[in-house]
Amino acid sequence: MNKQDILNFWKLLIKAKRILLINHIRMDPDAFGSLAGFYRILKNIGGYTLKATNDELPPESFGFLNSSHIIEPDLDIKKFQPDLIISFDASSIDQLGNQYRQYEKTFANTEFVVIDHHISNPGFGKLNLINTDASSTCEIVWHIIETLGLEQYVDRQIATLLTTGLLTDTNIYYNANTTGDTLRTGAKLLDNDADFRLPMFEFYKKKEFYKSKLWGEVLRNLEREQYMTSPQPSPSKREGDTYIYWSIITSEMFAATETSDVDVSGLINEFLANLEGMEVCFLLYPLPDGKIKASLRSNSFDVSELCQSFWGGGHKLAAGFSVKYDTEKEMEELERVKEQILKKIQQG
Ligand SMILES: [Mn+2]
Repeated sequence: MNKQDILNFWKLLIKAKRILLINHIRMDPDAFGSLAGFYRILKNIGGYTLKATNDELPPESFGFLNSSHIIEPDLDIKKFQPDLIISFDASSIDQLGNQYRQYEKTFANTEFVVIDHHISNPGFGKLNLINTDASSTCEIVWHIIETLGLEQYVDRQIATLLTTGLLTDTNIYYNANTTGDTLRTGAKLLDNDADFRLPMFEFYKKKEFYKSKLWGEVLRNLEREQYMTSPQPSPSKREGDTYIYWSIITSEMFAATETSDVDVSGLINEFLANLEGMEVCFLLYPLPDGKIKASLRSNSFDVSELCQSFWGGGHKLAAGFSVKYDTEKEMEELERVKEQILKKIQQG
């Protein structure tokens, strides 16, 4: 993405009257924040008919951003007749889900701009604003706003939406994708009145009562064994032994703590992944549809390859899979999957 691409985008924005904004399926806070932030910028500029869509509404946990109502999952895109479509944070056209597949023709006949930061993005737009060095799509959206001199249209809500993507895609400026530009963008958003503590609290700091009870169970059952192959040096240099850590959740534990599989998120990223000497960690738990879910993280070991052998997938350092199991013998089945994972890890 160079300056000319952004100026070409501006030319399209000047011509456009009816703009459709879309983001990737199973939207995350970056996909939502970048779309909703840009939607509100266009609204503040004025003169547009704006619509935003996705196959699903945003998760309830995004409600504090007061923008979920923007997304219309059942929008008839053909009927809307957009003259410009903008895609946010989607790494490929498949990521636009049914709202793309159903209206493929409309997409093909409309100006189509892709804003994204994923390295795997093939550039599926007619105009592509892709920067794989950016931490997040929200960081790119800020760069576009600055390049076009649109800061005057940024209000507290927009600055907070964009901060949300920055914070969540970098794990609060912790992941290796955090750059000087990321931090400078965060600072400028704060200067523009962003409520940066709000997304930080909502997505990271806040702990719920029932979830905490589940965490208690998981931590009580935490186990480890020494990792036999010597791993790559870790992000925080360390010496000494490295380990595989795991914990198992049963249906009984979910029932006793009045939680379910949706309450598991956070446990692995915020706790298991940060255990000392962690080379691989994983969590096993039953899903309501009669499957066992395995969620894995690693320091350097390729867990995506491991998960592919169970018909799952993901990234090198974060992946998962789910397998059917006999619900009558839940504990044996969980143990069996655990043994299979441990064996694969130790075999390298
Ligand atoms: Mn992103």
